Amino acid sequence: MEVITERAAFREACEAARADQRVVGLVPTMGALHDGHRSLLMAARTQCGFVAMTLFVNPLQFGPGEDLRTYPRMVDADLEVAAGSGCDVVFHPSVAEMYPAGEPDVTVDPGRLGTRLEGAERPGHFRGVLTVVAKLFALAGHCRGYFGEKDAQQLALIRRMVRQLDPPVEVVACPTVRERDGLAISSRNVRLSAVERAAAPVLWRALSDAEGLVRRGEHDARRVREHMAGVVGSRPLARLGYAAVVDDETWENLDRIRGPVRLLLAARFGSTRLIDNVLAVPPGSAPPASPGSPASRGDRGE
Ligand code: PAJ
Repeated sequence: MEVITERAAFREACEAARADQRVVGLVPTMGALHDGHRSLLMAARTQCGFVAMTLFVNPLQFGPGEDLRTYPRMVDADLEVAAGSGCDVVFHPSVAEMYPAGEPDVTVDPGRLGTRLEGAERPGHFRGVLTVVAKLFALAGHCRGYFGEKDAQQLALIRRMVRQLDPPVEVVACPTVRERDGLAISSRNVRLSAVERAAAPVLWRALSDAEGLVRRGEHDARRVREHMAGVVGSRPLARLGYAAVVDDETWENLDRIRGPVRLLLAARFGSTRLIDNVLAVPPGSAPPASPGSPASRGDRGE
């Protein structure tokens, strides 16, 4: 496995793989790799001839009060995971290499969806995400890009960017990997104290309950939202950020559930903020193409 720190060399490595008739699989990460990242790497390894992981803690997507400085960094362990997952190349640039002219003033505007939900709690976050992902797409060139459903709004915005700006990238969505008790695996889970960790699976419980309600025919989105908020609220350690029910294609908030919906939760456990989501499909409605396959699209909104 080759570790590349310069943009030009990364571009060349991807070009050389394509010249060798290999499909490039791009797996962007911020490191602190866990089983969620591993599942993306494995999907890319199965489906592509050349797997390129990027490891870059992108300062643009962190707000002033956020955890850029303390974001977990463990490069040696990450390189071991990447090698063990069959990566061909890891692109690990410095901040100066990615942004040689300093913070860019030409950026990707995520549109209105970028200001809602996670975007409302974290102003500027999705502009930072889309800008770095656009740069990685520009460097990697024609490829498949692997992203987790865990960050469903990020995935939806990346899909929109690809549809609307036409980088030569096929987005592949990979299902959320969970701990045995349902907690979605996240680099931030290590920050939870023992009591917070014990409370955190309430997010999964609220989402699974609500998914069951929709599957059994509950059409009133307000009742579904209130149910999720109620379950989260039953744990004194959990402070709800939002409980939302959005159309899985348009991401608009709904009153009535008529087709597949995305159920979304954000909550704080102490100072750690966690997010999670599931797809829920009402009876008689066809689910969108399953994630994990290059053919799956979903999110056809806007
Ligand atoms: P990061 O949080 O490191 O996540 C990298 C990728 O792993 C994302 O696509 C994310 O959705 C996926 N992922 C994280 N936890 C997962 C889980 N439990 N199951 C499945 N997939 C999971 O997301 C980012 O980095 C950054 O915003 C990035 C896209 C790299 C841009 O900087």
